[in-house]
Amino acid sequence: MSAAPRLVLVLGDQLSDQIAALAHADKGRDTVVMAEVADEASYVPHHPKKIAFLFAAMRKFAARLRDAGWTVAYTTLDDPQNTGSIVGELLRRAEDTGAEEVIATEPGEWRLIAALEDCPVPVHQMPDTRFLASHAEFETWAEGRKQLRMEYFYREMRRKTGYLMDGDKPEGGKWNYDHDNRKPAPDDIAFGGPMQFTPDETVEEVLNLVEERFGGNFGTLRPFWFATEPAQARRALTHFIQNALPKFGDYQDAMLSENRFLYHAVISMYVNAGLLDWREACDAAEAAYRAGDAPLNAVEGFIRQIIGWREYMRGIYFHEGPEYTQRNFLDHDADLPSFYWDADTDMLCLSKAIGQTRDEAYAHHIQRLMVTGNFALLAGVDPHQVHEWYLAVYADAYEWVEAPNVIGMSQFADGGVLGSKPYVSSGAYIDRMSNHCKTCAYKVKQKTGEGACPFNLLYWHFLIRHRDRFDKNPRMAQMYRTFDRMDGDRREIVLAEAEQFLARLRSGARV
Ligand code: FAD
Ligand code: DLZ
Ligand code: SF4
Repeated sequence: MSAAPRLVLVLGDQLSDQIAALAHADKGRDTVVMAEVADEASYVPHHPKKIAFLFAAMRKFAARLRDAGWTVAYTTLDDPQNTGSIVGELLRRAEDTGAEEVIATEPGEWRLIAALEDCPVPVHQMPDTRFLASHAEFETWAEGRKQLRMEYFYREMRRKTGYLMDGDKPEGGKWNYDHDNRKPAPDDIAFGGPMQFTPDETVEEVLNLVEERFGGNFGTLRPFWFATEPAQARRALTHFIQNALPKFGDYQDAMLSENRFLYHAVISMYVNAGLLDWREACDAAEAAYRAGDAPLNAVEGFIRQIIGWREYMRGIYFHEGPEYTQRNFLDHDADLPSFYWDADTDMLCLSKAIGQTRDEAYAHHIQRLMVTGNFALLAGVDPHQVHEWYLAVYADAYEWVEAPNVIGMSQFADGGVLGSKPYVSSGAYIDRMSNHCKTCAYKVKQKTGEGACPFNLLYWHFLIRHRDRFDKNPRMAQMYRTFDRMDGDRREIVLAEAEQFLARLRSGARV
């Protein structure tokens, strides 16, 4: 007697041959379920490029599985029988096949984990083995620590993987070369940006569907240039390693009005969706270093982002639990300014970061942290609204990685689980790291009065309105001393002008 058939769920960001659910399945017995569903495509208004990327990559993954002999029940978004949700599709397919159980890989969002737990057909959620640190390993590391600092977690991951190790010592004698990675924006960039791919027939079909169904969402769909299959993602990685990695470290934090990608890899959407294994990226970077093709500061920085930050963020998300995205330590309650949805602002740094987010579903780390994130924090925006914006607009965004970056690192809404102080800065930081201020309608050197850079005003307003919380923080003492040394009238003017700016922002006036 043959064993009862089962369903094997593969989600849109689980497109790896080695994904746990497939590894535990049986080609001869089981049916793989993949589904483009309205619930997943609209729990936030995802950028059309993000939806198109996932649907195209899903369709190609399903085709490869079929070629490899799997039975795949694939539901397209426009299938008249589409139930609109992952659980609905599992129930429909269970009825079709007589399956009484489902094998799944744990999703990257608590929302979907809960939905699978409540599914009337039992779902076995297997650990997602695509990550370096399991939940248990992160918990063991976190246990008993007062502060969960990335740096110490990262060192364990270095030892575990052996990347850039010289015996039991870090290569070059230091664990972290971040100090060398803060060069201001160069005059020009010798890298033409990420490898771009012309849409094939499958991608074109998806683009038409997405245009019709999600054309009204924030974001430009065409030109669409993302990789949608592993071979392409690998080529994009090689292109980065050969042409950009050597300078990645130096200009990691820089921003330029005329260049959207600088020396960044632009691979996060591929790695997060399963098209590219993080190990391949780290192996290739280390090989470039060993061959003398890329310097240590660049390669250490790149590997740290992946086995350090990326793994640590995931650890934090699962450690902190499903309520994490509701946190609001600073009691911020302003609405997200409307210019986050149309880039229509005179603040050039923001219009550039948001404009390119609209066009590419991509912005690099410092744009996300020190421009859009910094402004939202300074302006006291409700962190949940900030979280939903980031989750919607970036092609690499899923809660497991987006929420700790936004709620924790960027908005300090978790009260300091990730960082010992909030990432806030005045315009001076943006001026140092970019060329935006040179042509901005606001004047970065101007602290008050007509045309003063809003970051300058809001920076002090933030510090003063949260003085009770941060006054005793040794890492912020210097900032408060600087404010206290200002002339009394000047302090009053700064705070009053900041209030006026915030009132204009609240009223919906163009700023
Ligand atoms: P590079 O700068 O070339 O870095 C290489 C790789 O390192 C990335 O591909 C990524 O996999 C990894 N990485 C770097 N920094 C981080 C980080 N802080 N957390 C996790 N991985 C990291 N990253 C996402 O993948 N999804 C998100 O939704 C996301 N939201 C963010 C929100 C905010 C407010 C901030 C400050 C950062 C966010 N990041 C997010 C992290 C980072 O900005 C992106 O991973 C990076 O910009 C992706 O571009 P890249 O591939 O060119 O990265
Ligand atoms: C983000 C996304 C979108 C837009 N659409 C789908 C979909 O139609 N089908 C699917 O299986 N997955 C989709 N995803 C990815 C899921 O939302 C993701 O698996 C969860 O958020 C967990 O990370
Ligand atoms: Fe941004 Fe201020 Fe510089 Fe304008 S002057 S680009 S608002 S930091």
